[in-house]
Parts: sequence; structure tokens; C-alpha cells
Amino acid sequence: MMKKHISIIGVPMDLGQSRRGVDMGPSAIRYAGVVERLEKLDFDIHDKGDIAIGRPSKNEVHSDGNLKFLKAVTEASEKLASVVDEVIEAGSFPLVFGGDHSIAIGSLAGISKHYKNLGVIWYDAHGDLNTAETSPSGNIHGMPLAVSLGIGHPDLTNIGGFAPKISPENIVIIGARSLDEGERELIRERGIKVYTMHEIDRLGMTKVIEEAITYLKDKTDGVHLSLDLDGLDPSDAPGVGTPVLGGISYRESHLAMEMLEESKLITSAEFVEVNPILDERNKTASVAVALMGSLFGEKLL
Ligand code: HAR
Ligand code: MN
Ligand code: MN
Ligand code: MN
Repeated sequence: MMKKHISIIGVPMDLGQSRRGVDMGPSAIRYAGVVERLEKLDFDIHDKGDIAIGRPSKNEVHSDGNLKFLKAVTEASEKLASVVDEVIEAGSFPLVFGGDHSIAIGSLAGISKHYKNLGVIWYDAHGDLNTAETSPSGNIHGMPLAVSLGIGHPDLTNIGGFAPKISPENIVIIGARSLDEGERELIRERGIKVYTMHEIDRLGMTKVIEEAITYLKDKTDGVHLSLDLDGLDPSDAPGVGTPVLGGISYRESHLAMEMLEESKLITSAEFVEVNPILDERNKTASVAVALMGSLFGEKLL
């Protein structure tokens, strides 16, 4: 039988937020042994290296109506979208390493071209549903899910030349515990499915993932996993720019990945917000790699 192909794409982007160092995320994840780990599972791994990210000069206007580094983020998103598009075209599984979560704008633009009804699992402490109008920070990494719904600055919503990339009923957010008022309104207005930490505690991760799978299975023709490492508790994933207490444990995350693997639902994935400068001996990158192991079928016995 032909080996399945996975294509790794690094996106050393740190301009979607305010703490430098997350641009080194792709290196940290590679250093934690991702290629070796996935090759053991009998995949054919193609590491496509990193996308070139422009460095804005010091005197460039950094904020465009509460959108910091709009131009740099837009350019990087266009590049990422076309690389992801090529990877899927070639029949390979796109596995994207961030970089901050603004990169999901480009990933989803490249992926959604290939699906009529793309589903998205957004594993995150945050909703990432802000716009320039609602964002308390102007940081674009707090906006990619709204942008993919077609809500936000047109330079961002039209990446790849079309909008929207996804529809609200095909989204499941897991792990939310920090939402801004505008994000809450959008969730209510569009009826987005959210499992906050409250539901994870009450139902348990098993039930949450079972429900998420049932919710997405019949109405989608592909599901993208967008995993922000800050979805995990900071004690398990300290190397992130915006840690929030009371998060998903490593063990729960591990189980979630195993269940998603069994479901055979996931058709693309990204692991974002790994910041080795804020980390403890590359722990967060190692957690990311362990979760990828489970997502791609690692078994103990
Ligand atoms: N909601 C806040 C904002 O928009 C914080 C967002 C932090 N986002 C991430 N991505 N780390 O999930 O500024
Ligand atoms: Mn090959
Ligand atoms: Mn995020
Ligand atoms: Mn987050």
C-alpha cells in the first residue's frame, strides 16, 4: 500500500500579537522531533520548510485602524494559502506550524477552496472572533475565526480571492475561557457551537469530542483542526503568549487527539502559538509533537 503523505509547512509569524518569539515556534516543534515521530507511524513526511515572512521596517505604520501589521499579515496569509492549496492539490495532508494564530487566516483560505462544507475544530482558550471594532488589542491573532467567517477587514476576508471560508454551523470551539464582549455577541448571533471549560468539566472530554464529531460528521466534507497551544492549561503548555488559567489538561488533549484519529474526520491541521522564548525547556513544543503523534495514530500497544 502507498504511504500516506503529510506536508509540513512552517509559518514563522509573530506580527499577529505583541510578544516576540512565537516566530521560532516552527523550529521549536521540529527540534522536538516531529518528523522522526511521524515517520515511525509510517507516513511519508515532506517538510516544505518555512514561508518567508516580511519584516516591517521600524518607521512603517504598524497599526491600520486597530489592525496591527495588517500588511505583513495579509502578505503572509496569501503566501500560506497558496502553499496549502498546492499541498492539497498534490494529495498530501497539510500540517501547519505557527507562528501566532493569525496564520489560520491563510491556512483556511488555502484549505476551504477544496471543500464545499469545511468543518473547523477550534481548540483554544480564546474565541479569536474579534474584529477591528471589537478587539481590545488590535492583535490580528484574536481575529482569524471571524475573518474566516467573512467578518472583518476586506484585505483579510478576501485572501485567496473569495469569502467566506467557513460557515458558522460548521465550527466547534473547544476550551474557551476568555471571550471578549463582541465575541460573545457573535457566538450568540451566529449560533456557533462552543464547549467552554465549564462544559468540558461537566461532561468530560470524551463526551465533548463525541458530540463534536456527531455535530460535524454528516454536514462536512472535511474538518480542519486548528489547535492553539494556549487551549491547554499553562502548567502543561507554558510557552504561549497569552496563557489563561484553568485550561485543558495534557491528558484530556491526548484523549481528544486519539478520538479524532479514530473518527478519521480530520483532513488538515495546524498547531500554533508555540513560543520557545516563554517556554520551559521546549516543553510546549514537545507537548505539541506528542499531540500530533496521537492525532496521526500513535498507539501504546
Ligand atoms: N481576545 C484577545 C484579543 O483579541 C486575546 C486574544 C489572544 N489570542 C490568542 N489566540 N492567543 O487565541 O486581543
Ligand atoms: Mn513522497
Ligand atoms: Mn487562538
Ligand atoms: Mn488562544
